[in-house]
Amino acid sequence: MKKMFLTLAMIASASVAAQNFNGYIVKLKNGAESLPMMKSLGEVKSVNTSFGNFAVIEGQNLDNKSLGFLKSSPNVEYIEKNWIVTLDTVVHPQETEKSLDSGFAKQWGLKNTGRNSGGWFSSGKAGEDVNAERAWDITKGDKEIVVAVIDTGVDHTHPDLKDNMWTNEAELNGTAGVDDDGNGYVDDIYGYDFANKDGDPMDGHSHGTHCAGNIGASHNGAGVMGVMSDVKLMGIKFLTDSGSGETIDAISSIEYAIKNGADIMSNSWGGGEKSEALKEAIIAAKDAGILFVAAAGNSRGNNDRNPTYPANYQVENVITVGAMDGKGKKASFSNYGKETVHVFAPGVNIYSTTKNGGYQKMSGTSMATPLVSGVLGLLLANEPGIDFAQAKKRLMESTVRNTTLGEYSIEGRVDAFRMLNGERN
Ligand SMILES: [Ca+2]
Ligand SMILES: [Ca+2]
Ligand SMILES: [Ca+2]
Repeated sequence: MKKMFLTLAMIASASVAAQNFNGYIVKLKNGAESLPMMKSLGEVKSVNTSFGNFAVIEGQNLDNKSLGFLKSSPNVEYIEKNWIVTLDTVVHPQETEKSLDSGFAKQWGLKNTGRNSGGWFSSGKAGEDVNAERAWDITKGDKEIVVAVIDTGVDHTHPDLKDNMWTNEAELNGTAGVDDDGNGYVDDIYGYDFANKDGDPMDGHSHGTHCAGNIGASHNGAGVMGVMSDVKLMGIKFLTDSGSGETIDAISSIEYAIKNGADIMSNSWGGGEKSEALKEAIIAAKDAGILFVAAAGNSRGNNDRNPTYPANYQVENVITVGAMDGKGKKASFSNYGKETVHVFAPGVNIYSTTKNGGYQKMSGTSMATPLVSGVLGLLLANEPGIDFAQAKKRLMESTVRNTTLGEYSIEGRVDAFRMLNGERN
């Protein structure tokens, strides 16, 4: 079992290292929306955002002459590769379960009994969790809080998620094929699908649905429980059903979440090289007061030395999350960084919702990330009006610095109860 798991983890990290790209992102300036010269270089699509106009030239390679020609245009600010990014997860080789009884007993990330968090030949350690149950005595969330799950989409018909979905009422009660609320997106009832450019962010993969359940599966006596019982989950799909996507579509996803009122963005993906355009999108989210929670990555690496993106963008609203196991130790696959990984949270054998109404265990910094998004959501619910910088500070200063995680992150293990109580480490 362990051997199989490690093999899968290495495959996951190898796919990140492949670093391919699909064409180029051109940041335009002087109000330009396109350049006539681009048409001769490939298919061009325009992406106009609140933080600038971009053109994407599709295709794999431009020669230096063409790149130089573009760069020399007075209307071009910069050109960069449109990196392909992937999931930060390891899917366990098991069948999807249909769970009718309470799966909470399996959710060691929320409540670690020491018996529900071990491996086949070892036990876990009681209390090494995000301390959700005690936090729920203070708050279980609020429907005013919007958490955008930027991922492979969300199964918004899932019985454990449907009551906590963000819904665009004008589109829900509107006309198919018409942008009823005039937000620029047609039929975006539960979010948007930037992978397929349509209004239905249905998840054909399961990863985004798993993340969504960690944040906000209903406390309804069936299935699993999210960190938040009450929340609005905005489904934003830019990763395809095979689990990869383009940087330009991540940028559009962030733009959508800003425009439509997200409080927190949960990002369980990464890869490619540094993108100025993606960083600008994250800065625009910061300027809108939105927290950007990002997975540290699963390639066992030190992010201080080998930056991974978007985790390593040095923008004040970014919170980078590593994964810990049921003993409270760094998960073998998790990236780390004494200077660049802010906190750790449970990320091994995490039980949550999957597509088609199912439930499954998955591992990765992908799973630790939405748990932290949910914990932050509790704080925003309990202290309306708290700004992103204060929220980040409260999350970080209340962590538990157990012996090993302190070596691997700026802080330690996230603790929702301590955070809500205003405790400091
Ligand atoms: Ca719309
Ligand atoms: Ca419509
Ligand atoms: Ca439930």
